[in-house]
Amino acid sequence: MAQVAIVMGSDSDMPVMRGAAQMLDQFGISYEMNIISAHREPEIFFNYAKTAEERGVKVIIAGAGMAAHLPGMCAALFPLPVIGIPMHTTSLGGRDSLYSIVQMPSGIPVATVAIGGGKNAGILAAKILAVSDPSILEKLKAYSASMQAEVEAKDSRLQETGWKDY
Ligand code: RP5
Repeated sequence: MAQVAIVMGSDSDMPVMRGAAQMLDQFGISYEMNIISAHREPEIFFNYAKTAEERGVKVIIAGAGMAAHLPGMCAALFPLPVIGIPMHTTSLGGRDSLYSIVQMPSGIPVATVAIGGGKNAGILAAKILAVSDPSILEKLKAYSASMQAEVEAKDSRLQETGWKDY
């Protein structure tokens, strides 16, 4: 049974969505992944989002681009948290996707990450699950510690070599 559902409107979203999956893999969190379009196959989408809770899903990560309905419609049909990932677009640089996802009307929130923020979406889903799962919380703390160690190592190298040879 998957704890997280990752869904994207098109396979063109995969380069971003794989970042979310990689983070869930890193934290040992189970997930399902689907390509489902809210506007190209509305009946299939409705069934997918409507049955997510009974499939055992606790968080949905939904990525979409342009007039990005998918995350908002997930939030309308699924009673637990939805994280939205706006895709970069060639015409409007992803602002179209960002505004479509972040500007949800009152009552139907979508936790929106940055344009192309697949990795952060995976981490945020892990943080939501960590509220009731101490083992995920410990993995998140270890991940934070490893990031700190990486920055410290970079600074040590800078202090040793100087900026000219960095
Ligand atoms: C959205 O339209 C998808 O999420 C994708 O980001 C965008 C373009 O889709 P394709 O034309 O690449 O299939 O539904």
